[in-house]
Amino acid sequence: MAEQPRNVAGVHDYAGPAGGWGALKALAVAVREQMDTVEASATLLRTNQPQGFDCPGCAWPDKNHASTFQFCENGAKAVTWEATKHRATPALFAARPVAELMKLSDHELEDFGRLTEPMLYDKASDTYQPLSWDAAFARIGAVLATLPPRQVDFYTSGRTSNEAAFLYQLFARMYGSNNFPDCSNLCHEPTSVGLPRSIGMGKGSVSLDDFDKCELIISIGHNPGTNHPRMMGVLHDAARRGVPIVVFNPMRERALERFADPQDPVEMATYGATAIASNYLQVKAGGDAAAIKGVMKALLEMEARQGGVLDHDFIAGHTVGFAPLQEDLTATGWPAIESASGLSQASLEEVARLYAKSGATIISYGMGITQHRRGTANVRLLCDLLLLKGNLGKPGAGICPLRGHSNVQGNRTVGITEKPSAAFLDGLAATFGFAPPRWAGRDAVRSMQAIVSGECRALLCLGGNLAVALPDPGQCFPAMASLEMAVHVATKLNRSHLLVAQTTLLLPCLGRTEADLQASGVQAVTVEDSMSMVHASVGKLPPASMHLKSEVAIVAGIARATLPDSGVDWDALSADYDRIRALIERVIPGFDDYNARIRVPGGFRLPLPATGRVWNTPSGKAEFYVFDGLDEDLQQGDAFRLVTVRSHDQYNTTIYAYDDRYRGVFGRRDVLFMHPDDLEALGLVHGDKVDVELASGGETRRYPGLTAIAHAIARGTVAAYYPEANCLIPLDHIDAESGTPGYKSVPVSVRKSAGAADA
Ligand SMILES: Nc1nc2c(c(=O)[nH]1)N[C@H]1C(S)=C(S)[C@@H](COP(=O)(O)OP(=O)(O)OC[C@H]3O[C@@H](n4cnc5c(=O)[nH]c(N)nc54)[C@H](O)[C@@H]3O)O[C@H]1N2
Ligand SMILES: Nc1nc2c(c(=O)[nH]1)N[C@H]1C(S)=C(S)[C@@H](COP(=O)(O)OP(=O)(O)OC[C@H]3O[C@@H](n4cnc5c(=O)[nH]c(N)nc54)[C@H](O)[C@@H]3O)O[C@H]1N2
Ligand SMILES: [Mo]
Repeated sequence: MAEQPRNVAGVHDYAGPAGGWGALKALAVAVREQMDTVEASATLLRTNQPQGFDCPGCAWPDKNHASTFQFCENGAKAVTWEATKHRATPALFAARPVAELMKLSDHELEDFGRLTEPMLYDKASDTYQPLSWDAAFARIGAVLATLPPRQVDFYTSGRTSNEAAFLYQLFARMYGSNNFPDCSNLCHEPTSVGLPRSIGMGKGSVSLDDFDKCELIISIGHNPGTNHPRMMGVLHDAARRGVPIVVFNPMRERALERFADPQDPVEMATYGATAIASNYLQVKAGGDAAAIKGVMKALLEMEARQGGVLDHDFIAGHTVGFAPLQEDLTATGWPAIESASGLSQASLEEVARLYAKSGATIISYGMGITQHRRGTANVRLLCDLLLLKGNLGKPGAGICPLRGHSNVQGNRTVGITEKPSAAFLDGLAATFGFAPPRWAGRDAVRSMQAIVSGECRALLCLGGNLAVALPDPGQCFPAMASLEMAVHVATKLNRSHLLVAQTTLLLPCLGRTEADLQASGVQAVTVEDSMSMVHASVGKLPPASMHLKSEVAIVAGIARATLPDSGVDWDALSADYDRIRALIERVIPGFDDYNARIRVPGGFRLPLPATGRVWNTPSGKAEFYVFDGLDEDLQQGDAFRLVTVRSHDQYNTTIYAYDDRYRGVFGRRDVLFMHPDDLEALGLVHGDKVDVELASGGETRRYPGLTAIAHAIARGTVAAYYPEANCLIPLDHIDAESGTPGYKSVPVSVRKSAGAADA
């Protein structure tokens, strides 16, 4: 391009590595804006320590041999955001009708601070007004008593503790519902569905120790510098050991290129950094299936040429379905692979060579794999690649799905699922003496569809921001108003709370950082991380308000008011969480000596059969899978594929601030990342205003007025921020196998908008 790109407000290259001093500076800003400095330093030092609380930031595990501190920039943002000094009091609500609040940004809503008292929406004044806890519980119980349980849905967002989640599902099932939409449905459901079919368990197989022993890491479709920053320490160490790290990502994410470890004194003192990716493959969005098939094809070709590449003993002894996979790969041509993946045959062959050489390989992945219309099939393809060389159930090898919310995996383990196993329901029946519902419940998208159709009449939310997290606000937002009741257990105000139903309650709860004092003393809760380690979390800060209750106490209060004759002593359970854990131990395998084992620092690991090469699949073997065709997404046609991603300054729908430092975007979120050649092909210049459109079912969805910026992104792929871009995605744009929305592959067209350029 001959022309110098024009200056665009708030958009410029970030020259530094990820991490380093930039991270420490950002941490200082987060502390200054939200907390008292003295309190903040003491609190941050307790993050992820054996006697401290589990960081609400992400589900990456803690090192046993704890370094002096175990938090990261974005963990610190999550902590300071929760432990903020700002308060959303009844006075604030009295002065602001809901209609006014609706006009504020997501950032402004949460920045009001912590909710302090239970509130009930009053239609006449269009405001939330305080009420007592007993009145709130009675009200909820009264409404639930009038509704058929099949018409009530119970959402969970994955920050909830094992204890609160177990009690919540017990209550909901005793009430008679199996409708458990949860954030997993929007996130790693393809993992929960795909992994059991391939390897007989729905969880990752690796531990932190495996990262110390691996010889190759393949990182696909995740951005750990922002979303799992503590993983960067592990990648940094591996890179320094000379372990090749292969990245598949349409965007060049800075942390996967270069990272300076804030915990490394030499790097910090010398402004040094470590190169992370040995091979950075900018795959097209949705081109991963083609890319992985290409790597496998190259592997088979190497095997045919020289032999000694595949693990034939493992394939013969531990798997089924190799022959059809081999046939499919032989029949798939390289030109098709190259065009579907956007990658060259040579670059994929190079990955195959690294993989062939490695004695132990880990594949880690995130939303770039799962949030597609064939997300489950993608996950299975990753297993195929591992199985070819027996990379399961051996040290230094395995599959590593990076979970989202800090306890999303634990929630699932203790029964938050719309499709419970018969064994689990039998356990509940035997322990509690009732007949749990056996029908298939609704997941997150189906719940919203049921709200739209009127089949769902009440929604209870244990955390989260469901209406904003789901695709299609145009459908979701108005539908929420048709509910007879909406109940939100939350720490902070968000937009879902403003989509008021006939009866709407806002119930403020304690966060992880706060001391949870019950009748028997200060309580610990437990959580399960991405590597199936279960451990205790104890908050120490004084609660944000004297009126707050723990999530456990709130669930118990609702249950007591709704089911007076359940035979469960809800109050006794919320008085002492050891009693809840004793019940979990009775119902769910793997929790033996639960109360004793969480008192050991670091906790314990749940059983993972595949790590011992026990395959709980129908065949009793690990199962190869044939991914039909090459195109990851079924829906095609339009010129571009839009991926919706998180900025560095957000936690899901929580927008901490407006910078995305590593991608060079500052003070704004209204941008569309594009390849320079794609800009040029459309006759656009960096900084032009564009409209993004999706045509579906006879209507056109439009996200107007974005500023198109030149970025290091794969050709044919464009990126915008979540949740704003959800306006483009139809509610039924899902992976049919898992129900998870295809947030990372939205077929769109881009055109210049009528407005002026953004220079
Ligand atoms: N600070 C912070 N931490 C978080 C969160 C947060 O919002 N903020 N959210 C938490 C939650 S709930 C989750 S689920 C995780 C999410 O963590 P990630 O899985 O890292 O999620 P995303 O930001 O959605 O980014 C996905 C990455 O996938 C890439 N990508 C997009 N499409 C494709 C594709 O088709 N193929 C490939 N190979 N890559 C693709 C994008 O370029 C981006 O780098 O993080 C958790 N941790
Ligand atoms: N376009 C697009 N959409 C997406 C995604 C994407 O990548 N692209 N990602 C999807 C993914 S992976 C996920 S997980 C979902 C996230 O969906 P959710 O989990 O529903 O959303 P969050 O934004 O994490 O929820 C934030 C709210 O949680 C409440 N909260 C915070 N801490 C606590 C607590 O300790 N207890 C309670 N009770 N409440 C608390 C606060 O009120 C806060 O406003 O979004 C999905 N939506
Ligand atoms: Mo997530």
